[in-house]
Amino acid sequence: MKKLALLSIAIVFTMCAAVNLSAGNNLSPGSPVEEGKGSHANDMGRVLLLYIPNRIIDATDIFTMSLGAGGHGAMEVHLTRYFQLGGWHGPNYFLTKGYARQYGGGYQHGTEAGIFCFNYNETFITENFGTVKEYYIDKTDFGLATFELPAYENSAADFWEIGAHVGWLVNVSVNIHPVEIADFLTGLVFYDLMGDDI
Ligand SMILES: [Ca+2]
Repeated sequence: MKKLALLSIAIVFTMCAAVNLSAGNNLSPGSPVEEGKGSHANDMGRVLLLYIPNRIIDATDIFTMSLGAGGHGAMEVHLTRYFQLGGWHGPNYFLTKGYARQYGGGYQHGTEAGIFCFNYNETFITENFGTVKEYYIDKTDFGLATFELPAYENSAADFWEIGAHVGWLVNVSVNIHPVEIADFLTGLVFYDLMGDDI
């Protein structure tokens, strides 16, 4: 318990320090500290100071979960959208700790069905709140799954996720995200793959 309290204090401290550092980086144009060694040292200090908090947040990004309710039925598993079995249909009000730091909720409706690398996907996400993104997936031909859709390109949804979505009236969706695992691992050696470090 004591260790947890100390860790919490350390995280809060480093976050406060980061806010100060970023305020320091917002100096007016022409400031002598804005360019050159001063700002470089600030950047290095920021990276080092936030190393542990960023790795903790990156680790929590790997797993996501949504809980929903509505006239919605779901029974599907997927190892990326290239290997999917099952589908869902109907309206769903949901709360989520979602992909790419989408925290909040919204209203989902539409239909998705897939068998192996072939799928049909018409998904509307609206009435979103928090950091949840509004999006629409319009793949209404039943054919080869594709990641070349705006919702995937804008990180609103993850084509490469591995997980399941099950339920009727009340439903749950759980996923792990290989790209977030890669971001966590590259973060250990100071490369922010997802560009999401604070
Ligand atoms: Ca990261």
